[in-house]
Order: sequence, then structure tokens, then C-alpha cells
Amino acid sequence: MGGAHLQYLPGYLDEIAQKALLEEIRCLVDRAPLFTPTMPRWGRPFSVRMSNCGPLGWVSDKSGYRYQPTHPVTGEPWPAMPQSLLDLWDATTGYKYPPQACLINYYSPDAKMGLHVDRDEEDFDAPILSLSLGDDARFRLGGRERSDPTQSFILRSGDIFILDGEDRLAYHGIDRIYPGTSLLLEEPGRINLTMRRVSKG
Ligand code: MD6
Ligand code: FE
Repeated sequence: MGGAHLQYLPGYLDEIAQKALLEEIRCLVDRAPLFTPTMPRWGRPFSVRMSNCGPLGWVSDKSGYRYQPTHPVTGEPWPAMPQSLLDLWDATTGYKYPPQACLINYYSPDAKMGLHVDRDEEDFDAPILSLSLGDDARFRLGGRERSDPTQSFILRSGDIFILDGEDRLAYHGIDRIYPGTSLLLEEPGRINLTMRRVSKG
């Protein structure tokens, strides 16, 4: 392998595209409401609320992290991934297979996401595409070990960040949200979408 790693595409979506995408996300969460995931074993709630679209969705509860075809509260299949997101994946990743899950993360101003590695997928050759809407966030990116040095990026509304290649399994997290830095959402907060390929081939 080698070569490919992270891609940071600041301002990839202009304001019109951000508004159109936000409208699609509103429709998605009307059908698949935000739920509060809990940590495996201890059951401590995440501060981030989540939903998904696509054939699979990422969930977490006492029995662990996993992908499943249905919403954990309503039991309904996840809504389809909008064509605009599928097109964005093709245009920016060029990956040979389409994404199967798009995790929708909603951060209120005091929400955070601890350092983690996304490794619940079978296909680590596939990139993960992240898209940010709303208030700025401080994104911390480290290496393959939790103790590796980290660098910080401010992710703004419309930014795309892709973890690929040697950075695909790097530790990363969201330290904080900067409320009031964007007027896109009606209230302070941030939405992050992460698109993933789950199975090989
Ligand atoms: C966030 N992002 O930006 C959290 N995961 O709210 C992630 O956890 C993430 O940005 C995998 C790949 C890219 C990411
Ligand atoms: Fe992640």
C-alpha cells in the first residue's frame, strides 16, 4: 500500500451546498431520530447523539460497538443514503466500492468525542470520509498508538477530512466545539457525518 493517507479539504462545500445537505439531514433524522449511544460494559451515555443512513448504521450499547441494519430504538431500517453523499464519496475518495454507512453525529455545545480508532469495519483499505456542518470543532489526530503525539485541526462548516492509508487506523477525537462560530444551524452545535465502507468487496 503506502502513499495515501489523510486528505484535508477545507471549505469543500459552499454555503448553498451546506444548506441543501442540512435539509437532507433534517429529513433523515425525522425518520431515524437521534439516539444516545452508551459505552460498552459500563453503559455510560455518550455526550454526542447519533443517527445513521445507508444499509448499515453504527451503534453502541452495553453489548458493544457494531454495525446493524436497523435503528436501535425504532427497530426500522435506516433511511437510504442521499445521492449527494454517494456522489461526494466518489468525487473525493475515488474508492472502488460505495459507502454502506453514514454515521450522523450531533454535538451540542458541550459535547465531545474521546480519542478513538474506527475499527469496527472489515475493510480497513476503505477510507472514512468526514464532513462537518455548523460550529467549529477542534479535531485531534494522533497515530496508531494512543500515546503517539497528536496534531489539532479546526474543522469548520463545509470541511471534508478523509482518513485513508496509514492514517486510517490513527487515534482521533473531538476536544471541543466553539459555539456561535457558524450560523448554519438554528441553534449552537455541530453535525458531523462520517461515511464508511463496512464489508470487503
Ligand atoms: C467528528 N470524527 O468529527 C468525529 N472518524 O465529529 C470522527 O470520529 C472521524 O473525522 C473517522 C474518520 C474521520 C473522522
Ligand atoms: Fe472516528
